[in-house]
Amino acid sequence: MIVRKSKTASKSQAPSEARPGGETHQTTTSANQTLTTNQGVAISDNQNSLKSGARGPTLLEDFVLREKIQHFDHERIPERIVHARGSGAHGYFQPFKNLSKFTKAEFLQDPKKTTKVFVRFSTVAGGAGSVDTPRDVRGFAVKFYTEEGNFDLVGNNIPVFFIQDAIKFPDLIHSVKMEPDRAFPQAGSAHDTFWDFASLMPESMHMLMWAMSDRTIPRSLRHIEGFGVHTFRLVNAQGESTFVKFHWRPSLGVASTLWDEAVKLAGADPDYQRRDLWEAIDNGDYPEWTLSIQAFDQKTADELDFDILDPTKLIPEEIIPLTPIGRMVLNENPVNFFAETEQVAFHPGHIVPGIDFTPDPLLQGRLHSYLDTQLSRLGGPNFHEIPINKPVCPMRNFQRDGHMRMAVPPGRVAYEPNSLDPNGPRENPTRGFASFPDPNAGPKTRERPESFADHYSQARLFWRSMTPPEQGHIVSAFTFELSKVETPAIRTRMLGHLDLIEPELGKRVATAMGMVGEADKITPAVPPRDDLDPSPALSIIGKAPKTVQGRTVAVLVTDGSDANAVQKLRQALKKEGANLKLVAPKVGKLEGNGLVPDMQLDGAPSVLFDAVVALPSEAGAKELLGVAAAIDWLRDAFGHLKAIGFNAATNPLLDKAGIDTDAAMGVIALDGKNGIEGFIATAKKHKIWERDKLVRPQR
Ligand code: HDE
Repeated sequence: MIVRKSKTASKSQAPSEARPGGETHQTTTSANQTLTTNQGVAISDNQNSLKSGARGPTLLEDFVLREKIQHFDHERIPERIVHARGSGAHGYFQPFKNLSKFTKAEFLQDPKKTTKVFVRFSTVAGGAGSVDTPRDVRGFAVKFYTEEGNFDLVGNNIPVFFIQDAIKFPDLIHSVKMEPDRAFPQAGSAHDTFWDFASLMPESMHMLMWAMSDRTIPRSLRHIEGFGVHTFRLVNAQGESTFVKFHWRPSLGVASTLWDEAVKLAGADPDYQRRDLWEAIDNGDYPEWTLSIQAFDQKTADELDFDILDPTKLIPEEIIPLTPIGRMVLNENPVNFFAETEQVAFHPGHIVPGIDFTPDPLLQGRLHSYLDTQLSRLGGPNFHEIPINKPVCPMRNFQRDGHMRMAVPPGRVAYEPNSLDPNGPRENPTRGFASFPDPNAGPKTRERPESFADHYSQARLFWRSMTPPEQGHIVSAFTFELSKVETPAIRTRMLGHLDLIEPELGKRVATAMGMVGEADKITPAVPPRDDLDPSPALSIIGKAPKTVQGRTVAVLVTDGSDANAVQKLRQALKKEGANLKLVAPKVGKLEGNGLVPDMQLDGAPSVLFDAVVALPSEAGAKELLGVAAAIDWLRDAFGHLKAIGFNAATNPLLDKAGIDTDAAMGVIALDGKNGIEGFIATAKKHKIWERDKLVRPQR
């Protein structure tokens, strides 16, 4: 059992005996614990090394010093080659109903039964120390600790992928990572090597549309969807198989930042999303997702106009709707980042009876990679014994030894069949995992099936499914990224692909870049279809819930601000499930109102919040007129399309920031009639899209 000193422990970190990895040798609860070496020898002095005389040289004999420094020297392990930066949380999963119709997986049978999970969210391209808000895909990996073994659903927040075959993965990742001679740019795709590769890989076009959309600049990890990407199989007790695609839907809805916001967030708080997840769980605002499946049979698969084994294709929900099957709640922060979030080892091959793979060539390659990578990352084949990776059910086999073996298997017998250990583990044809007998064998060949050849139709489908602001953002993202590319031939090649995806898209990007008429002519293997119905479910804005739940509103206050007004707003927001943070020019108690600010203005730019309110006193507002951070606070909130509430004293500040007090544009007087209600109703929109045309070119 893990026990923390209660004074420093976070609220969410209540000791939990049942949590996976909840065993450590540092378990004593008594006060006055003695500091020891790793051998358990009590340490008398942790401040001074052993020296020959007080001013003399340090002695090699000092085993306490040497052990401590040696351990420190080796504290880092290689970071993940992809998805290096991540944030984790514990939680549970609970099915809505018995799913025996589809699967015999034990954890999907009983709606009363919960299964522990550990989730790790990540960015893909950046290193472990990079920022949280680059334009990047987010990893969404879930480990279910089921009683039949661990099941890992290792997905992303985008339902398709860049490539169709695992053999291209090292090329893709080498192209997007820092360029090898100069070691920049960090955590960004806006450079020549990425676009060189992408523009030579027509199969990446669909994913590129998602990557250039608002999906890759999410508001928080609590606001992302998750997807298993590949088609999997569920297999029931009768051996019948159903194809499935897995979908996670956040209960708070999907929300994104604007690009300018994401860029500024990187400077204002590099840990923005990690902190948000941690604080939400710590405050008891547990993030929640619904797990759904798109379930279909072989006949339906054959009728689709693409191949279900092609990971660059999605099945529109309008064709095969989502069936919700359960919910996941994240309710416990890790107690130790390294032991849990860093050492957790996900692997799509961690599967349980009742779930199975398909021959998707990307998935097949992954089945090798994830096991293999743990050898260098975690140092050997025994990583399954690290507490966070350990199954909660018994594991028994004849694998032995290796680096860092923790188990101490007794006896002479380490082989099977044997007659010397009749009670030892044996295979079990009834309970054991049996692969679905997929009849998909053919001649040995290296080729891409014809059915994978249409690379543009779903890219076009995505474009046509977006609302006008989302289309504008895609145009801006392509413009930004391709403008960073230095090699003109890469830009013109990419513009050629955009023309194919949708002539309007190509034209708008070319116009914004000042390169009209320069696009290459690209001849596709299969021309894009023109008859696909848009899929509204792909739009974020189109289906955004109107809510402030889980959002943070910042209130700018000064000495003499009206504490009553703050209190009223706080109560109204609380009722809606939103948080309020007080921002002031100083962090100590304010004069004249007893308010205690949460954050100091210089460290709390408005980019950190979902909506803002300025309630300075008149004298306070006068002082703020000379503080650039205060003017920027309002100007950025306006530019980032956030609801802005204000009192009469704020008027000169708004004037200086160039903001008209127009309620239709989401700038709401709080001291007016229904001011607070009006402000909250506006904040529920998340972004005031009507304002967009006032603050940036409509590309
Ligand atoms: Fe991964 N991927 N990947 N990937 N991936 C890794 O495994 C790989 C792919 C995903 O939080 C690595 O333990 C190959 C698709 C997530 O620990 C590595 C291919 C999807 C995470 C690896 C893919 C993912 C990883 C690096 C193409 C979405 C983070 C460290 C064939 C469905 C898991 C590690 C965590 C991590 C290989 C493509 C998701 C190297 C070879 C598609 C969320 O094994």
